[in-house]
This record gives sequence, structure tokens and C-alpha cells, in this order.
Amino acid sequence: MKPILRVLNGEKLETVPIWLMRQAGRYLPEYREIRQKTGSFLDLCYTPKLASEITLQPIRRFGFDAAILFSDILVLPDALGQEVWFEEGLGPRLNPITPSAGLGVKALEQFTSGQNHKLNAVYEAIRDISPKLGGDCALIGFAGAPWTVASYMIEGGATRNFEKIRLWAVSQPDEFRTLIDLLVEATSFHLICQIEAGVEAVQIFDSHAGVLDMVGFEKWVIEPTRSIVKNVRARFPSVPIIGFPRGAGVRLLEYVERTGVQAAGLDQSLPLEWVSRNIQTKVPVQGNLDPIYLLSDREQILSQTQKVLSELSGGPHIFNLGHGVIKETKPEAVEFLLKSVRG
Ligand code: 1CP
Repeated sequence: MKPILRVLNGEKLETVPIWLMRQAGRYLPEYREIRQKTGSFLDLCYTPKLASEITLQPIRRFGFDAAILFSDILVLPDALGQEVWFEEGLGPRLNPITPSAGLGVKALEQFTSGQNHKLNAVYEAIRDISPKLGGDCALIGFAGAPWTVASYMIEGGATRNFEKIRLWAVSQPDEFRTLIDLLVEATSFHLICQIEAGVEAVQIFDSHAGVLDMVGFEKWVIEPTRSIVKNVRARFPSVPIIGFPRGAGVRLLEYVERTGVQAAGLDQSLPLEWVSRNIQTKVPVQGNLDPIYLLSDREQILSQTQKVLSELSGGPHIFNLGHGVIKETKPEAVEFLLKSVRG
């Protein structure tokens, strides 16, 4: 079994396997070159040959233990019929949905029946990548969690306060639940299709889980994730599911226990001593190194990497960052990180 999959199945390995969130992307000159030649970011995601090539770029350059499919969490609302585009410097933009206008169930039916299915290009990319990966490198698929995806759908893009979505969730919880239920179905379907196409593990990114209070966290992070895990397991009982509820803090414990994810992603805010006692005794863990260290000097990269490695040495561990690689990161720093982890 490939090292990452062994760890996800609970093994503790002498040499800790490594991959990085956003390991493909703008810090790599070979990515920028393709990006410049192609119309839009979504065109990259929907052109299987390009998405495949970009997925493989960091594997060729660094030899990570896993490739993460090059795509985005926002292909889902796009495929459901909401307009999504990416503006240079501004990030993702969407035509925001409102409680009354909402998204219809028809969109979901069309989506899950495969008619006008934009995401077929994503699955085709997976089928292109799989045979090109070396023996020990696993392919990871992913989706955004319903709360995080809904935040972009309702706010219309990146936001600091998430006030529109938080207000909608507390003032019209029934309508909001309809949206979340729709996303649970669509996300489960999207993950299952990725596994059918060849990914060997999946990660659920809940990047904005941390803005909710405890009531909201239960309803809109834990419950939907638990349903997705159940749906995917019903089809593929043994494909590992990694949950990454960023900003969950101590609620990560409840998240792990109640959602049933097979491994936990760690943001950089979590104290590793707490993680090793409370989380790593239950599931394999991945992450935590603040990506900012990769913009710092080698001494810091080495010492902080060793700190993470030693604090998580008591159980199954996959090395990763606490969030995505920052665009200004030098490829040499990533190279050095890999050397530091592999010794
Ligand atoms: O070239 C460009 O300008 C596009 C930059 C870019 C890239 C490389 C975006 C826009 N998305 C991606 C790829 C991407 N997004 C991957 C590919 C695989 C890899 O990790 O290498 C993945 C897994 C994502 C997931 C994603 N997209 C998340 C979850 C993880 C996280 O970063 O918290 C989120 C929140 C998004 C939305 C998104 N897409 C792009 C940007 C800049 C953002 C974030 C916007 C914000 O700050 O809210």
C-alpha cells in the first residue's frame, strides 16, 4: 500500500509522508506559464489535459507522496448553475444567491443524472492522472464542505465577517437547511464520482468552519459532514476521508468523533500537545505547519518542521501545512521542507 494510504489506515511510519495543500499553483513558474496561456482559471479546471498536467507539476518537481487533484471547491456551485468567475487579484466571485431565489432541486437532479455535467471534465482529468503517477504517490480528490461552499454562494466571494450567511442561517434556518441539504447531496455525488474515476482518498475542506458558534458548528459543519461521510462510505467503505474543519479549535474532537472522518487536518492554531493526546489517539492527523515559515529562512523551516515531527511522533502522521502554500513561496523553500521531513 502507498505510504499515505498506510498512514490514513492507522499506521505510524518511520519516514513521515508529505504533501501540501495548494502544492500546485501560482508559486510554481511552470503553473504561471500555463495560466498565462489559458483564458480563465475555470478553463484550467475544465480542461482535463491541463488540469492533469498542473496536478503532476509539483510531483515531478518535488516527489510528494500524494498528488491533489487540481480543481477548486467552487466548481460545484458552477456546475449547479450559479455563475462563478475569478477576478485577478480579487479571487473568486459569484452572483450571490438569496433566501427567496434559492437554487432549485432541478439543478441537483440534472447534476446527479449527469446531464450537462460540467464536472465530467474533472473526472476525465482524474482518469488521465492516475496512470501517470509513480508507484508510491497517491491521488487525493476533494470537495468543499457545504458550509464553506455556501459561504461563497451567499456572500458572492471572499469575505471577512460572513454576516450574510450567518444571518441567513439563524433567521431562516429552514430555507438555509434546504440549501445545505442540496450541497450534501451534490458534494457526496461529486466525491463518489471522483473515487469512481480513480482518486484513492478524499479531503473535505471546511475552510470557514471557525466562524460559527457552537450551535451553528453542530448544525452546519458536523451534521452535513457526517451525512457526506455516510453517503460516500455506503458506496466506498474503505476509501479514506480526511476532514479539515479549519478554525474548529477544541471542537475538532467532537468533529472527529461525530462525523466519522478517517483522518483530521490540522490548522496552525492547534496546540500539538493537545492534538497528540486528544485527536491522534483516535485518528491519523495531517498538517499544522504555518505556511508563513516557508517565506522565512532555512533555520526556521528546519526547526519548526522538527517541532511538528517530534510532537506528532507518537501516532500516525502525514506532514502538511496548516493552510495552503502562499503564492510568494520560493520553490527552493518547498524543496528544503521535503528534505527536512525526509531527513
Ligand atoms: O491561478 C489563480 O489565480 C488561481 C488560484 C487558485 C488555485 C491554484 C484558486 C482560486 N484555486 C486553486 C486551486 C485549489 N483550490 C486547489 C488545488 C489543489 C492544490 O491544493 O494544489 C484546492 C484544493 C483548492 C481548494 C479551495 N478553493 C479552498 C479550500 C482550501 C483553502 O484554501 O482554504 C477554498 C476556500 C477555495 C476558494 C478559492 N479558490 C481560489 C482562491 C484564491 C480561493 C480562496 C479565496 C478566499 O480567500 O476566500
